[in-house]
Amino acid sequence: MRVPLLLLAGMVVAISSAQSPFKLMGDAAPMDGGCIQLTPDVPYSEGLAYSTQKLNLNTYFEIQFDIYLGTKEEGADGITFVVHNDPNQYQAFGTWGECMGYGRWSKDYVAGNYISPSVAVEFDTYYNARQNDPYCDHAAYLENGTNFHTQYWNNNTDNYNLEDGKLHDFRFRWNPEKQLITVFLDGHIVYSGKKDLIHEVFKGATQVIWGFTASTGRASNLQYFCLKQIAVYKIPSRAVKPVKPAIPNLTLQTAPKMDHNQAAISEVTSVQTPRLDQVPLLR
Ligand SMILES: [Ca+2]
Ligand SMILES: [Ca+2]
Repeated sequence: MRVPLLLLAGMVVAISSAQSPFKLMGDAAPMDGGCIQLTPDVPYSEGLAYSTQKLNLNTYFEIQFDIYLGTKEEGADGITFVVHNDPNQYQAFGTWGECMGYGRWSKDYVAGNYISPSVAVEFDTYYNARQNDPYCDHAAYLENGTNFHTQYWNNNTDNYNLEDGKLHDFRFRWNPEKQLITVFLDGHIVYSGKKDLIHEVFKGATQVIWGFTASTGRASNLQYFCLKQIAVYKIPSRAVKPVKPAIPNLTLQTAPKMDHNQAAISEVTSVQTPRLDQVPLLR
């Protein structure tokens, strides 16, 4: 769905992805049409894309993308949208498979790779008991590199499916005055919650990195996103015209293939995490 933004806002201060291309890691790669692949439809893939333009949590912003989660209902694993201030900054990444390149195998297992401090929204297409997933595809709010969640959204549909070969309209809205996060998928509010992000999550930091992560495991799907609009406002006071969608002609090179461990997942402590940090960042 291509619904124009209608924001309560004042002055647009930063827009245009042309000013903020993405840094890609792992299997992330530019696609035709200005979209960015996160994972190809192959097992044990992981890809991340971070905007080079940080967000200021003191401003109201709304980010709108299309996300694509594949065509195979039995595929995996999903995409997360992440906002973070991990010490590794643009080289931060999480674990593969069910962790979607964002989190870690279990909330108590802190030895693996995960992105923290952070908040994220997952669009999860594969059931994993360890993460407390429902059997159907779902969206869920996550924090600090933990995929485990106790609440989720599935449109009250037990067979809710996101792997339908269609683009899904995703929006992430931050209202600093109300300290309110609102996340939309295809026009539905899939999460809404109050949080003092600056102090409760980011320890006083106001400039944060944002982007997408995704991975596959034994099962896979092509997964990608397409930027539609980014709007950042200083003064939330009145309605303004929506910003123009903008996507650059990315000239990024294809990211090198990651050296994934092809072994099946066994015990948490025996998992070899792919070394994304050994993959050079593309600029
Ligand atoms: Ca599904
Ligand atoms: Ca899952």
